[in-house]
Amino acid sequence: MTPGYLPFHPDPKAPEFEVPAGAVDAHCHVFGPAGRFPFAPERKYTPVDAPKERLFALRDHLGFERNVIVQASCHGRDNRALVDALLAADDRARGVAIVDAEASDGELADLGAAGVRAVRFNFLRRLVDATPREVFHGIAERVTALGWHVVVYFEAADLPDLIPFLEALPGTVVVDHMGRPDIAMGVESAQFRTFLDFMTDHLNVWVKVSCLERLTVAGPPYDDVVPFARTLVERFADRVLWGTDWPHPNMRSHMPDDGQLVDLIALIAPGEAEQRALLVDNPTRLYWPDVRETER
Ligand code: 0GY
Repeated sequence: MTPGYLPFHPDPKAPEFEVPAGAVDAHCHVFGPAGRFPFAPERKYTPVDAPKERLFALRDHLGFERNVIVQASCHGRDNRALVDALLAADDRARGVAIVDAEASDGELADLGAAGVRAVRFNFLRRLVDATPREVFHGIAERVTALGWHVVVYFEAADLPDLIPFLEALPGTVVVDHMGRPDIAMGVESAQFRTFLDFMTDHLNVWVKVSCLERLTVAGPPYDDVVPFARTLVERFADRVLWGTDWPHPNMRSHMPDDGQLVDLIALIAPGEAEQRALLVDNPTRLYWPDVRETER
């Protein structure tokens, strides 16, 4: 572990908020173990090992049924830890991979067989070196032909510049962590309004109402971020996803209690129908389309 980065919470509380049956944690990671799945040489940080067994135990502890495991920058384009977790999950996990333009059709087919359903394009300069946008477009064309979608991670300040790129992406586009608004600007800010307008204008764009612990200025219990998440759920109920972001890589200020994050869902999505859409129907539609509504 790089000094300064915190390990995940060793003993999260049992949530008071009871998630509905069939709930999906739609943003979490597995890291390492480094002895078996080494981190990428080009990584910008080294996290603690966060093996699949711990993720599955957390899933059960919090009351979730399924996970969407997202490849993070510290593993780069080496998706082996992700695939290992997907294959061990007994169809209860899907994956979001990082691939480059050199990935062969066979590699993509193998990832798909393991449960990968999306690729992630990361624009955060502190996490990755820039990839030319035409490379991303080429990858997007190939994976959407397989029925996958694209997940994008960017900072709100970069959205205006990225809009033409995002508009040219085919298929469904999922935005990580609410588009990373600057919380200090407030929920009424022009910056957040740009993101709301972008969502309004593009019905293919979905958003994860996640990472309150990373976006907060005030710290726990993240009251300053709740209005952002609430607004998104209220306005785009059928295009929102929720995730823990376990094991919270790169957190330096504090480490959240995942049980407490689950309790915040009651504030983000107070209505039962909203909760079901956020936690069950939306992620299942996107990642397990074969599971019919009656079976969820
Ligand atoms: C997250 C957030 C972060 C890290 C990554 O790929 C990554 O390394 O996504 C971050 O540092 O904001 O989703 O885990």
